[in-house]
Amino acid sequence: MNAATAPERAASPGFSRTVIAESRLAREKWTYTQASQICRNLEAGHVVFLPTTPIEIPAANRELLLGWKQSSSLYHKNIAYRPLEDRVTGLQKGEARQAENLRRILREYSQRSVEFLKTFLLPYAGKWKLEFASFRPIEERGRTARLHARNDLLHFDSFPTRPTNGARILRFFTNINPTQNRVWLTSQTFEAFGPLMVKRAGLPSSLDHPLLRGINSLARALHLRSRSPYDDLMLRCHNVMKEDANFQETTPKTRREFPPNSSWMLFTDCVSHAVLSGQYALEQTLLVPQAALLDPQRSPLAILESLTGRQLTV
Ligand SMILES: O=C(O)CCC(=O)C(=O)O
Ligand SMILES: [Fe+2]
Repeated sequence: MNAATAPERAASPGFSRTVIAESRLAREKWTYTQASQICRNLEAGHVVFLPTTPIEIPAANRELLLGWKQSSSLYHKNIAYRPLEDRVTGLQKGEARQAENLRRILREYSQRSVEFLKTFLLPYAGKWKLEFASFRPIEERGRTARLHARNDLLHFDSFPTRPTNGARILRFFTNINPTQNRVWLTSQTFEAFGPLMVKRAGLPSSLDHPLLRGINSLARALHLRSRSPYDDLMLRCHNVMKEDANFQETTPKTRREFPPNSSWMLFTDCVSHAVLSGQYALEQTLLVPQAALLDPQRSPLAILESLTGRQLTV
């Protein structure tokens, strides 16, 4: 991994920059200090870019993925792989024939990504929770979805059905398209934008509702999982941002192009991002708990807790 890491260019405070990391696989040379530097850059809201992916994708696998026929369904979702269950979801009728091959390919991508990240992001290794991986075979340009599910609008990630209770969403992408870049926009980081957003959108009334607080503490006492106020707030930010056409239009943006055979990673809960175009990508998500962070005070949870003066996890 011979990590000559260098900022591509300076960015104004509050905006993400690209940190380029050379990933020539000399793992034994990769030190804890270098890994920590990458983790701190990620936590600060920067995008870590690997011009050549460290994940080997055998030619036969690539061929199968690139031959994936785009579904005609307007609301077709990405195909997900659940590593803990070794199961693929989101397949359409007619795609089931290839399900077994796809499961094998996504399992390999998931395992190789985790193997790589265990060294590359050494301070987090073993502390994260493995989330889903995904295959993104649909052309993003002109893709249709309901407003809150649109990924061509700037947003911070917050999964409506998979609350993290304060853990961070780390995503590792690889562009497997042989010719076409994957094109993103990014805008302000959560550190800069979160406080403004919360002020503007107001706090969800659920934060203050005594009944809900009562239910949450009862659920806690019974060791039941309940959705945390943190997740409510993050989802609210996500939605309000996508609903605000004026913001989408006028906020300063950086265009990012991820070429074929490159990988990149970021905390998508603190980098506002949108995908404009590109087809065929693989992705692995990891949830990094607060306790593993090197600068936890920069996390969306810490920012929101200091803003609201409340504990927001359950
Ligand atoms: O597919 C991509 O390139 C990113 C889309 C996105 O924003 C997401 O999956 O949350
Ligand atoms: Fe996203």
